[in-house]
Amino acid sequence: MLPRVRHIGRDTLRQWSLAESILGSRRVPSQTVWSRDQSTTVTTPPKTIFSGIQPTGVPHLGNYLGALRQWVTLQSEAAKDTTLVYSLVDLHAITVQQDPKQLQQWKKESLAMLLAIGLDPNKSTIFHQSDIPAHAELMWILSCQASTGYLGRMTQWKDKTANEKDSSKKLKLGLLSYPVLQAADVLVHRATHVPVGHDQAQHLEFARELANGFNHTFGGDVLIPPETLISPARRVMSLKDPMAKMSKSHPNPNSRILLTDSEETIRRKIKAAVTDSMDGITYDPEGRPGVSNLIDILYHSDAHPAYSSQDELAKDLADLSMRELKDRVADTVETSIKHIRASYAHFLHDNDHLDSVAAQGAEKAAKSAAITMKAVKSAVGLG
Ligand code: AQP
Repeated sequence: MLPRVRHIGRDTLRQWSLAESILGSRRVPSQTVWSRDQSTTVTTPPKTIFSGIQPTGVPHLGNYLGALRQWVTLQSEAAKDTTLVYSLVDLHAITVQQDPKQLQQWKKESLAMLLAIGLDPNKSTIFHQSDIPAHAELMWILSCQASTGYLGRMTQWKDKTANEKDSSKKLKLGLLSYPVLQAADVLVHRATHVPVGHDQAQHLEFARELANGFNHTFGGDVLIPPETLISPARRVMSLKDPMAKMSKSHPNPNSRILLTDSEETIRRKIKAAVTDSMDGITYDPEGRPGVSNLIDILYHSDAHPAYSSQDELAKDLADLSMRELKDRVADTVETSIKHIRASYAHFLHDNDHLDSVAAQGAEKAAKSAAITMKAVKSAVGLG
Protein backbone atom coordinates (compact mmCIF):
# COMPACT_ATOMS: atom_id res chain seq x y z
CA MET A 1 0.00 0.00 0.00
CA LEU A 2 1.34 3.44 -0.87
CA PRO A 3 2.01 5.63 2.13
CA ARG A 4 -0.64 8.31 2.39
CA VAL A 5 1.55 11.23 3.32
CA ARG A 6 0.29 14.72 2.68
CA HIS A 7 2.80 17.54 2.39
CA ILE A 8 1.40 20.94 3.29
CA GLY A 9 2.85 23.02 0.46
CA ARG A 10 3.81 26.61 1.06
CA ASP A 11 1.97 27.79 -2.04
CA THR A 12 -1.06 25.84 -0.99
CA LEU A 13 -0.90 27.48 2.39
CA ARG A 14 -0.83 30.88 0.77
CA GLN A 15 -3.57 30.37 -1.78
CA TRP A 16 -6.02 28.41 0.29
CA SER A 17 -6.82 28.42 3.90
CA LEU A 18 -5.18 25.47 5.58
CA ALA A 19 -8.58 24.14 6.53
CA GLU A 20 -9.66 23.96 2.92
CA SER A 21 -6.39 22.72 1.52
CA ILE A 22 -5.68 19.89 3.91
CA LEU A 23 -9.09 19.06 5.24
CA GLY A 24 -10.93 19.85 2.08
CA SER A 25 -10.51 18.72 -1.50
CA ARG A 26 -8.79 15.45 -0.82
CA ARG A 27 -9.39 11.84 -0.14
CA VAL A 28 -9.72 11.09 3.54
CA PRO A 29 -10.41 7.75 5.15
CA SER A 30 -14.14 8.19 4.70
CA GLN A 31 -14.20 9.56 1.13
CA THR A 32 -15.38 13.16 1.09
CA VAL A 33 -15.88 15.75 -1.59
CA TRP A 34 -15.31 19.36 -0.73
CA SER A 35 -16.30 22.47 -2.56
CA ARG A 36 -15.13 26.00 -1.77
CA ASP A 37 -18.77 26.95 -1.72
CA GLN A 38 -19.81 25.02 1.35
CA SER A 39 -23.44 25.00 0.30
CA THR A 40 -22.53 22.48 -2.41
CA THR A 41 -20.50 20.24 -0.14
CA VAL A 42 -21.55 16.65 -0.76
CA THR A 43 -20.35 15.03 2.46
CA THR A 44 -17.98 16.46 4.98
CA PRO A 45 -17.73 14.12 7.95
CA PRO A 46 -16.06 15.98 10.80
CA LYS A 47 -12.30 15.61 10.96
CA THR A 48 -10.18 15.02 14.03
CA ILE A 49 -6.64 16.35 14.28
CA PHE A 50 -4.36 14.67 16.81
CA SER A 51 -0.72 15.36 17.56
CA GLY A 52 1.65 15.17 20.50
CA ILE A 53 4.93 16.42 21.84
CA GLN A 54 7.14 14.87 24.49
CA PRO A 55 7.58 16.99 27.63
CA THR A 56 11.32 16.38 27.58
CA GLY A 57 12.50 19.99 27.69
CA VAL A 58 11.70 23.34 26.20
CA PRO A 59 10.58 22.86 22.58
CA HIS A 60 13.06 24.05 19.96
CA LEU A 61 12.73 25.74 16.61
CA GLY A 62 12.49 22.34 14.87
CA ASN A 63 9.51 21.34 17.03
CA TYR A 64 7.91 24.71 16.31
CA LEU A 65 8.41 24.90 12.54
CA GLY A 66 7.95 21.14 12.08
CA ALA A 67 4.83 20.70 14.20
CA LEU A 68 3.64 23.24 16.77
CA ARG A 69 3.08 26.12 14.39
CA GLN A 70 0.80 23.89 12.28
CA TRP A 71 -1.19 23.01 15.39
CA VAL A 72 -2.01 26.67 15.90
CA THR A 73 -2.75 27.26 12.21
CA LEU A 74 -5.14 24.33 12.24
CA GLN A 75 -6.83 25.69 15.35
CA SER A 76 -7.52 28.99 13.62
CA GLU A 77 -8.29 27.69 10.12
CA ALA A 78 -9.88 24.26 10.41
CA ALA A 79 -13.59 23.89 9.77
CA LYS A 80 -15.77 24.57 12.81
CA ASP A 81 -16.72 20.92 13.27
CA THR A 82 -13.08 19.77 13.32
CA THR A 83 -11.94 18.35 16.65
CA LEU A 84 -8.42 19.33 17.69
CA VAL A 85 -6.63 17.13 20.21
CA TYR A 86 -3.09 17.91 21.37
CA SER A 87 -1.25 15.85 23.95
CA LEU A 88 1.85 16.17 26.10
CA VAL A 89 2.99 12.60 25.65
CA ASP A 90 4.66 11.98 28.99
CA LEU A 91 4.45 8.17 28.67
CA HIS A 92 6.72 8.51 25.64
CA ALA A 93 9.10 10.68 27.63
CA ILE A 94 9.87 7.81 30.01
CA THR A 95 11.14 5.51 27.25
CA VAL A 96 14.45 6.97 28.40
CA GLN A 97 15.04 7.31 32.12
CA GLN A 98 13.91 10.67 33.50
CA ASP A 99 14.47 12.37 36.82
CA PRO A 100 10.92 12.38 38.28
CA LYS A 101 11.14 15.95 39.59
CA GLN A 102 12.55 17.17 36.32
CA LEU A 103 9.81 15.42 34.37
CA GLN A 104 7.12 17.07 36.53
CA GLN A 105 8.70 20.45 35.84
CA TRP A 106 8.97 19.76 32.10
CA LYS A 107 5.30 18.74 31.97
CA LYS A 108 4.34 22.06 33.50
CA GLU A 109 6.68 24.03 31.24
CA SER A 110 5.48 22.19 28.14
CA LEU A 111 1.85 22.92 28.97
CA ALA A 112 2.71 26.60 29.45
CA MET A 113 4.48 26.49 26.08
CA LEU A 114 1.45 25.06 24.28
CA LEU A 115 -0.58 27.98 25.60
CA ALA A 116 2.20 30.43 24.76
CA ILE A 117 2.32 29.40 21.10
CA GLY A 118 -1.40 30.19 20.88
CA LEU A 119 -3.35 27.01 21.61
CA ASP A 120 -6.67 27.84 23.22
CA PRO A 121 -8.12 25.22 25.61
CA ASN A 122 -11.61 26.27 24.60
CA LYS A 123 -10.89 25.35 20.98
CA SER A 124 -8.39 22.50 21.38
CA THR A 125 -8.27 19.61 23.83
CA ILE A 126 -4.88 19.90 25.54
CA PHE A 127 -3.99 17.12 27.98
CA HIS A 128 -1.28 15.04 29.61
CA GLN A 129 -1.24 11.59 28.01
CA SER A 130 -0.80 9.73 31.32
CA ASP A 131 -4.04 11.27 32.63
CA ILE A 132 -5.92 9.03 30.18
CA PRO A 133 -5.29 5.31 30.92
CA ALA A 134 -7.04 4.34 27.66
CA HIS A 135 -3.86 5.21 25.72
CA ALA A 136 -1.88 2.49 27.52
CA GLU A 137 -4.82 0.09 27.46
CA LEU A 138 -5.26 0.36 23.69
CA MET A 139 -1.51 0.06 23.30
CA TRP A 140 -1.63 -3.36 24.97
CA ILE A 141 -4.47 -4.54 22.75
CA LEU A 142 -2.62 -3.31 19.66
CA SER A 143 0.64 -4.87 20.90
CA CYS A 144 -1.03 -8.22 20.60
CA GLN A 145 -1.42 -7.49 16.87
CA ALA A 146 1.89 -5.70 16.19
CA SER A 147 4.79 -7.37 14.43
CA THR A 148 8.12 -7.20 16.27
CA GLY A 149 9.89 -7.52 12.91
CA TYR A 150 8.22 -4.33 11.68
CA LEU A 151 9.07 -2.50 14.90
CA GLY A 152 12.70 -3.60 14.64
CA ARG A 153 12.96 -2.05 11.19
CA MET A 154 11.87 1.42 12.36
CA THR A 155 14.51 4.01 11.52
CA GLN A 156 14.33 5.65 14.95
CA TRP A 157 14.83 2.30 16.70
CA LYS A 158 17.83 1.53 14.49
CA ASP A 159 19.29 5.02 15.09
CA LYS A 160 18.81 4.85 18.83
CA THR A 161 20.21 1.34 19.14
CA ALA A 162 23.17 1.87 16.82
CA ASN A 163 25.32 3.29 19.61
CA GLU A 164 24.45 0.76 22.31
CA LYS A 165 27.32 -1.72 22.65
CA ASP A 166 25.67 -4.21 24.99
CA SER A 167 22.21 -4.06 23.54
CA SER A 168 20.68 -6.96 25.46
CA LYS A 169 21.20 -5.31 28.87
CA LYS A 170 20.69 -1.64 28.11
CA LEU A 171 17.90 -1.59 25.56
CA LYS A 172 14.46 -1.37 27.06
CA LEU A 173 11.28 -2.86 25.63
CA GLY A 174 9.55 0.54 25.69
CA LEU A 175 12.05 1.94 23.21
CA LEU A 176 11.13 -0.79 20.74
CA SER A 177 7.40 -0.72 21.34
CA TYR A 178 6.67 3.01 21.66
CA PRO A 179 5.41 3.25 18.05
CA VAL A 180 2.54 1.00 19.23
CA LEU A 181 1.78 3.53 21.97
CA GLN A 182 2.00 6.29 19.39
CA ALA A 183 -0.49 4.40 17.22
CA ALA A 184 -2.78 4.03 20.24
CA ASP A 185 -2.52 7.79 20.94
CA VAL A 186 -3.78 8.57 17.47
CA LEU A 187 -6.31 5.76 17.09
CA VAL A 188 -7.92 6.12 20.51
CA HIS A 189 -9.11 9.61 19.53
CA ARG A 190 -10.19 8.49 16.03
CA ALA A 191 -7.80 10.99 14.45
CA THR A 192 -8.27 11.48 10.73
CA HIS A 193 -5.19 13.72 10.32
CA VAL A 194 -1.91 13.88 12.21
CA PRO A 195 0.41 16.88 11.69
CA VAL A 196 4.03 15.90 12.44
CA GLY A 197 7.61 16.49 11.36
CA HIS A 198 9.12 14.16 8.78
CA ASP A 199 10.81 11.98 11.45
CA GLN A 200 7.40 10.67 12.51
CA ALA A 201 6.10 9.70 9.05
CA GLN A 202 7.20 6.08 9.37
CA HIS A 203 5.45 5.70 12.73
CA LEU A 204 2.21 7.02 11.25
CA GLU A 205 2.47 4.50 8.43
CA PHE A 206 2.77 1.84 11.13
CA ALA A 207 -0.35 3.22 12.87
CA ARG A 208 -2.29 2.89 9.60
CA GLU A 209 -1.09 -0.70 9.19
CA LEU A 210 -2.18 -1.51 12.74
CA ALA A 211 -5.60 0.07 12.24
CA ASN A 212 -6.17 -1.74 8.95
CA GLY A 213 -4.89 -5.03 10.43
CA PHE A 214 -7.19 -4.67 13.45
CA ASN A 215 -10.21 -3.90 11.27
CA HIS A 216 -9.38 -6.85 9.03
CA THR A 217 -8.98 -9.26 11.95
CA PHE A 218 -12.00 -8.20 13.97
CA GLY A 219 -14.24 -6.93 11.20
CA GLY A 220 -15.83 -3.54 10.66
CA ASP A 221 -14.28 -0.10 10.75
CA VAL A 222 -13.54 0.10 14.44
CA LEU A 223 -10.25 2.00 14.02
CA ILE A 224 -9.67 4.88 11.60
CA PRO A 225 -6.40 4.79 9.64
CA PRO A 226 -5.14 8.38 9.93
CA GLU A 227 -3.48 10.56 7.32
CA THR A 228 -0.09 12.14 7.92
CA LEU A 229 0.31 15.87 7.42
CA ILE A 230 3.96 16.72 6.93
CA SER A 231 4.87 20.32 7.63
CA PRO A 232 6.71 22.32 4.94
CA ALA A 233 9.59 22.51 7.45
CA ARG A 234 10.07 18.77 7.25
CA ARG A 235 13.34 18.54 9.12
CA VAL A 236 15.12 21.44 10.80
CA MET A 237 18.72 20.40 11.30
CA SER A 238 21.13 20.82 14.20
CA LEU A 239 23.14 24.05 14.17
CA LYS A 240 26.24 22.08 15.17
CA ASP A 241 25.78 18.96 13.07
CA PRO A 242 23.64 19.86 10.04
CA MET A 243 23.41 16.22 8.99
CA ALA A 244 21.39 15.42 12.15
CA LYS A 245 17.98 16.83 13.05
CA MET A 246 17.67 19.55 15.67
CA SER A 247 16.72 17.72 18.84
CA LYS A 248 15.93 18.39 22.52
CA SER A 249 18.16 15.58 23.73
CA HIS A 250 21.38 16.48 21.88
CA PRO A 251 24.12 17.02 24.49
CA ASN A 252 25.23 20.32 22.93
CA PRO A 253 22.71 23.07 23.85
CA ASN A 254 24.14 25.26 21.08
CA SER A 255 22.83 22.79 18.50
CA ARG A 256 19.24 24.05 18.97
CA ILE A 257 17.33 27.29 19.35
CA LEU A 258 14.83 27.06 22.19
CA LEU A 259 11.54 28.89 22.01
CA THR A 260 12.54 30.54 25.30
CA ASP A 261 15.97 31.73 24.12
CA SER A 262 16.65 35.46 24.48
CA GLU A 263 17.45 37.49 21.38
CA GLU A 264 21.09 37.59 22.45
CA THR A 265 21.22 33.79 22.79
CA ILE A 266 19.55 33.29 19.42
CA ARG A 267 22.15 35.57 17.78
CA ARG A 268 25.03 33.83 19.54
CA LYS A 269 23.85 30.34 18.55
CA ILE A 270 23.23 31.25 14.92
CA LYS A 271 26.55 33.08 14.71
CA ALA A 272 28.27 29.89 15.90
CA ALA A 273 26.29 27.60 13.54
CA VAL A 274 28.46 25.24 11.49
CA THR A 275 28.63 26.34 7.82
CA ASP A 276 31.52 26.05 5.34
CA SER A 277 34.26 28.16 3.80
CA MET A 278 32.90 28.33 0.24
CA ASP A 279 32.28 31.75 -1.29
CA GLY A 280 28.76 33.10 -1.67
CA ILE A 281 25.43 31.70 -0.59
CA THR A 282 23.80 28.80 -2.43
CA TYR A 283 21.09 26.29 -1.53
CA ASP A 284 22.51 22.80 -1.76
CA PRO A 285 21.35 20.57 1.16
CA GLU A 286 23.73 17.76 0.25
CA GLY A 287 26.83 19.73 -0.65
CA ARG A 288 26.34 22.61 1.81
CA PRO A 289 24.15 21.25 4.64
CA GLY A 290 24.97 23.98 7.18
CA VAL A 291 24.26 26.92 4.87
CA SER A 292 21.19 25.20 3.44
CA ASN A 293 19.82 24.61 6.94
CA LEU A 294 20.14 28.34 7.65
CA ILE A 295 18.33 29.09 4.39
CA ASP A 296 15.62 26.59 5.34
CA ILE A 297 15.23 28.23 8.75
CA LEU A 298 15.04 31.67 7.14
CA TYR A 299 12.54 30.48 4.53
CA HIS A 300 10.23 28.76 7.00
CA SER A 301 10.48 31.35 9.80
CA ASP A 302 9.48 34.27 7.60
CA ALA A 303 5.84 35.03 8.33
CA HIS A 304 5.41 37.01 5.07
CA PRO A 305 7.41 35.03 2.53
CA ALA A 306 8.31 36.75 -0.70
CA TYR A 307 9.82 33.62 -2.24
CA SER A 308 8.26 30.45 -3.55
CA SER A 309 11.21 28.18 -2.81
CA GLN A 310 14.51 28.02 -0.96
CA ASP A 311 16.35 28.16 -4.32
CA GLU A 312 14.64 31.40 -5.20
CA LEU A 313 15.45 32.86 -1.78
CA ALA A 314 19.08 31.70 -2.06
CA LYS A 315 19.47 33.54 -5.38
CA ASP A 316 18.60 36.77 -3.63
CA LEU A 317 21.08 36.02 -0.86
CA ALA A 318 23.88 34.97 -3.23
CA ASP A 319 26.13 37.97 -2.61
CA LEU A 320 25.81 38.08 1.17
CA SER A 321 28.74 37.16 3.38
CA MET A 322 28.20 34.29 5.81
CA ARG A 323 28.03 36.83 8.62
CA GLU A 324 25.33 38.82 6.83
CA LEU A 325 23.34 35.63 6.17
CA LYS A 326 23.54 34.68 9.84
CA ASP A 327 22.41 38.17 10.90
CA ARG A 328 19.44 37.92 8.53
CA VAL A 329 18.50 34.47 9.91
CA ALA A 330 18.81 35.67 13.51
CA ASP A 331 16.63 38.75 12.81
CA THR A 332 13.90 36.63 11.23
CA VAL A 333 13.93 33.91 13.89
CA GLU A 334 13.78 36.53 16.66
CA THR A 335 10.82 38.23 14.98
CA SER A 336 8.98 34.95 14.53
CA ILE A 337 9.31 33.64 18.10
CA LYS A 338 9.64 36.66 20.40
CA HIS A 339 5.90 36.76 21.09
CA ILE A 340 6.09 33.17 22.35
CA ARG A 341 8.86 34.01 24.82
CA ALA A 342 6.79 36.80 26.32
CA SER A 343 3.58 34.80 26.72
CA TYR A 344 5.43 31.75 28.01
CA ALA A 345 6.74 33.76 31.00
CA HIS A 346 3.16 34.82 31.74
CA PHE A 347 1.59 31.34 31.55
CA LEU A 348 4.36 29.55 33.44
CA HIS A 349 3.62 31.43 36.63
CA ASP A 350 -0.12 30.90 36.59
CA ASN A 351 -0.30 27.49 38.30
CA ASP A 352 -4.07 27.62 38.84
CA HIS A 353 -4.69 28.24 35.17
CA LEU A 354 -2.30 25.45 34.13
CA ASP A 355 -4.02 23.00 36.51
CA SER A 356 -7.43 23.97 35.23
CA VAL A 357 -6.38 23.63 31.56
CA ALA A 358 -4.96 20.15 32.29
CA ALA A 359 -8.15 19.08 34.13
CA GLN A 360 -10.43 20.43 31.41
CA GLY A 361 -8.32 18.69 28.73
CA ALA A 362 -8.26 15.38 30.63
CA GLU A 363 -12.03 15.40 30.99
CA LYS A 364 -12.58 15.95 27.25
CA ALA A 365 -9.87 13.45 26.24
CA ALA A 366 -11.28 10.77 28.56
CA LYS A 367 -14.71 11.09 26.94
CA SER A 368 -13.21 10.90 23.46
CA ALA A 369 -11.11 7.82 24.30
CA ALA A 370 -13.99 6.01 26.04
CA ILE A 371 -15.97 5.87 22.79
CA THR A 372 -13.16 4.05 20.97
CA MET A 373 -12.36 1.73 23.86
CA LYS A 374 -15.96 0.58 24.07
CA ALA A 375 -15.93 -0.36 20.37
CA VAL A 376 -12.46 -1.94 20.54
CA LYS A 377 -13.22 -4.05 23.62
CA SER A 378 -16.47 -5.18 22.15
CA ALA A 379 -14.74 -6.15 18.87
CA VAL A 380 -12.01 -8.11 20.66
CA GLY A 381 -14.43 -9.85 23.03
CA LEU A 382 -13.41 -7.98 26.17
CA GLY A 383 -16.39 -5.69 26.38
N1 AQP B 1 14.27 18.88 13.89
C1 AQP B 1 12.97 18.81 13.63
N2 AQP B 1 12.45 19.34 12.49
C2 AQP B 1 11.12 19.27 12.21
N3 AQP B 1 10.22 18.70 13.06
C3 AQP B 1 10.69 18.19 14.21
N4 AQP B 1 10.07 17.57 15.25
C4 AQP B 1 11.00 17.22 16.18
N5 AQP B 1 12.22 17.60 15.78
C5 AQP B 1 12.07 18.21 14.56
C6 AQP B 1 8.64 17.35 15.36
O1 AQP B 1 8.21 17.91 16.61
C7 AQP B 1 7.11 17.14 17.09
C8 AQP B 1 7.31 16.83 18.54
O2 AQP B 1 8.48 16.04 18.70
P1 AQP B 1 8.74 15.25 20.05
O3 AQP B 1 9.15 16.16 21.11
O4 AQP B 1 7.58 14.45 20.40
O5 AQP B 1 9.85 14.20 19.76
P2 AQP B 1 11.07 14.16 18.84
O6 AQP B 1 10.68 14.05 17.43
O7 AQP B 1 11.90 13.04 19.34
O8 AQP B 1 11.72 15.57 19.10
P3 AQP B 1 13.11 15.94 19.67
O9 AQP B 1 13.04 17.38 19.92
O10 AQP B 1 14.18 15.50 18.78
O11 AQP B 1 13.19 15.18 21.06
P4 AQP B 1 14.20 14.07 21.56
O12 AQP B 1 15.56 14.68 21.48
O13 AQP B 1 13.75 13.85 22.98
O14 AQP B 1 14.07 12.86 20.70
C9 AQP B 1 7.00 15.90 16.22
O15 AQP B 1 5.93 16.07 15.30
C10 AQP B 1 8.30 15.87 15.47
O16 AQP B 1 8.14 15.30 14.17
